[in-house]
Amino acid sequence: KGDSGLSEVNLMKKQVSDLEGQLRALQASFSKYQKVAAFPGGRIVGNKVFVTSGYEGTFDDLKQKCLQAGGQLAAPKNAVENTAVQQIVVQHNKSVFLGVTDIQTEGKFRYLNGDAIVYSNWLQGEPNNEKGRENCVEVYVNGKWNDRACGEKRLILCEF
Ligand code: 291
Ligand code: CA
Repeated sequence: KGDSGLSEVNLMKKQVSDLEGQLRALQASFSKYQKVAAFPGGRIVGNKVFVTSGYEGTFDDLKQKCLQAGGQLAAPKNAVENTAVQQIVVQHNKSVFLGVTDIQTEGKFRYLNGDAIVYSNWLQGEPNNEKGRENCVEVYVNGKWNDRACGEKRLILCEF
């Protein structure tokens, strides 16, 4: 029949409008939980959430804890993300270790997935691999990066 096509269109219109309502509700709920996830000291930058638990430990320890939580050590990939990391360092007045090392090849800094870094914010004179022992990267309160011994203890900062 000519009619059955029309009612099928009307049924789909209703389904689309129902989905639009459900999507709006989901967006509102997601927006709320993003804020929950970032409270009290986290930072949301685009799709990334930076969050610390306040825990301090060595690089291996911090890396494992972020992975265990379903995230990874923070690795800012642009100036906006680095500023978000810096704000958390300032809040706690404690440096963090990034998910960036030159463990694989001295002097070649990489993310933990092995990719070469696309952004850095080294303090002048860094990285200097002081005493040949610095393969990890800490962020100072001024947002600048310094390579540092991975066995030092720093504030945990994960990204999700
Ligand atoms: C100096 C600079 C840095 C270096 C740091 C560590 C300190 O900054 O040479 O490039 O990473 O020393 O070597 O390590 C210890 N154990 O003191 C000093 C600023 C705090
Ligand atoms: Ca250094």
